[in-house]
Amino acid sequence: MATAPASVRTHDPLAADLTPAGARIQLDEWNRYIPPRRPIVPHIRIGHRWINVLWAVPIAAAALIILIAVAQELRQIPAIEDFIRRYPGVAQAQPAVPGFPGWMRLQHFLNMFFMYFIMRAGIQILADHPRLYWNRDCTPGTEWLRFSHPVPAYRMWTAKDDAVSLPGWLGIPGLRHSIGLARWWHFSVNFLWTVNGVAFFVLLFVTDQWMRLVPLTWEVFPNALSTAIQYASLNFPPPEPWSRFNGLQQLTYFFTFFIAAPVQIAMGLLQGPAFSNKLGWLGRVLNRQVARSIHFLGFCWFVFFIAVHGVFVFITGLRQNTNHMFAGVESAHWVGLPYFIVAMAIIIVAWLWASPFTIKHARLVQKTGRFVIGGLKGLAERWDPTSELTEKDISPHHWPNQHLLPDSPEYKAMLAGGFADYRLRIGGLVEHPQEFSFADLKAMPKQSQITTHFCIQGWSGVAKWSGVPMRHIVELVRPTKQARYAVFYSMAFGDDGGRYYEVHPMKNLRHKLTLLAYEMNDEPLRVMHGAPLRLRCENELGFRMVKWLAAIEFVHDYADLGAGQGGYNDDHEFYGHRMPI
Ligand code: HEM
Ligand SMILES: Nc1nc2c(c(=O)[nH]1)N[C@H]1C(S)=C(S)[C@@H](COP(=O)(O)O)O[C@H]1N2
Ligand SMILES: [Mo]
Repeated sequence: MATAPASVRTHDPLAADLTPAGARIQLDEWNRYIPPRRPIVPHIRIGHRWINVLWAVPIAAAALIILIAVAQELRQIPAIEDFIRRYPGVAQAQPAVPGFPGWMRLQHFLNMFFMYFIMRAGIQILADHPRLYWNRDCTPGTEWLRFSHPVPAYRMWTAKDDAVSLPGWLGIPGLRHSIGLARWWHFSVNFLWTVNGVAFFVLLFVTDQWMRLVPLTWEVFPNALSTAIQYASLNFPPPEPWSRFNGLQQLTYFFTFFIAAPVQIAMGLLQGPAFSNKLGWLGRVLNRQVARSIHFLGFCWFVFFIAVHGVFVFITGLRQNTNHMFAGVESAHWVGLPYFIVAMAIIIVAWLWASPFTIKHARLVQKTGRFVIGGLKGLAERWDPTSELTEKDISPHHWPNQHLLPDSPEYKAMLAGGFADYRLRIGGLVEHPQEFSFADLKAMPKQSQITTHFCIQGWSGVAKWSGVPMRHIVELVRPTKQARYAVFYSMAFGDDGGRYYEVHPMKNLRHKLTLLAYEMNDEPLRVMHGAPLRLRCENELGFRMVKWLAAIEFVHDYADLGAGQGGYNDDHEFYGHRMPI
């Protein structure tokens, strides 16, 4: 092995095993360590039965045909025709707002543009743990929806084994376990989408445009029913000049903008440990899996909305609709269509470009994401998680992840000896470098906590963790004023070669729930969960909690360690470094 550069030689000797990582994804290497694995058509669980969701297609087709037949019969009834005459679709008491101003047309385009990337990145995130649950413990078999086969019972099945790949035109970037990059896309575009949404909200209310979107009369309900009957009977209401929406349209738009979008933002944020842990009972009721499932149902609503909305643009008067929304004019000519075509062309080009670009410039995507949203996301680290759970919340199952044990003769010998030879080395920028034996650690003050583990991939689990509070160790070794971070080195190597490590800011170390755990659920920590010692840091995602701890080094900076991103997954899988969400 080549000698480490001078800067690294001043680090703990284990730093010599940290490996650099490329700026792009090397497909052959990526596919070797996590070969492609296809998802299946989603299956939904009803009781003990698993049903293929494709059944929804014939059922929906049959329902649609019946609906049309019923609606057409209804329209033969004089009372119904009276009702439709009285409530033609547009509520008469609703004020008319003529014209779509330029800002609105631009924002409509941006919203559409952002939405596609958000949704594709979202599906990619989901593909990393293709199961949805209503319960926090994610026990295999208890999911209500899965995009993969049942978890095999005959072998150890890790969360990484469970990830599936997607075609590159669907997910961003499509590769199996590319969640790190998908999250940068999801979060950065979410940010732009939210800024666009807030600006839209403000502009809506400083102009009179809000009166078109907000129902201002109860008449909207009978009018919505009337519109629904008219559409269903395939005898559409006459086109409106778009100064007022019909009831169904207005309720749908209102729901999408004022309810679905905010709920989506809230359920997104609630999936991270920072918000979930902070919000007490709310975070427990809307726990990670509930938030994740609602977030997914929100996603389904947006897919449905976009599909139906898109179809209606075409079938209710393409010329008029594109004139209004893309050219902002009332005209008998095809003025808006060219704009519409250009807008769609931009979207298609960006769509096709996104995945190859992400693979080729993975580090750039990571850095851009960090630039756009990293600081804002990191802010949530300031939220002290305080939420602890009770014995009855402890999960019956806790997904294992990645390697199940460090693959070294030294580790196996140590394990065979009951860790009598184990030493935790603590050094770097400290006044008192120390080595602690397992017995030393166990003689220190012991703290227990029942907390939720949030893996980046999407699963969670509750366990009782016991061990030495990190702040106690900090007091013993006394970091110097220069120390800003601590590097946690593992005894294990990562999938891509090179030693597993994570860098934490001092604040995390002083947190009252940061623990060097040697027990899980009142039993000695099992090998696959990090025996003899693993980190617990409850305001971060799971990958930040190094298992099989070998050494802790206090440093001023981490740019010269590994690929300089602050951790193994940050280096090799383009994850973010501060991960409270
Ligand atoms: C500001 C708004 C949003 C925020 C803050 C947000 C946040 C999140 C977060 C934190 C995750 C989980 C990531 C992980 O654990 O690795 C996620 C996943 C996801 N998001 Fe969003 N999201 C937002 C908007 C949207 C929108 C508008 C859609 C679609 C219309 C969407 C679709 C998805 C999907 C499909 C997933 C994967 C779901 C899963 O794994 O359960 N998100 N989002
Ligand atoms: N050394 C080492 N530590 C690690 C990992 C790893 O692969 N190697 N995986 C991380 C990830 S991604 C998660 S989710 C948790 C999983 O902890 P568990 O196996 O106890 O569930 O450990 C983290 N610590
Ligand atoms: Mo993880």
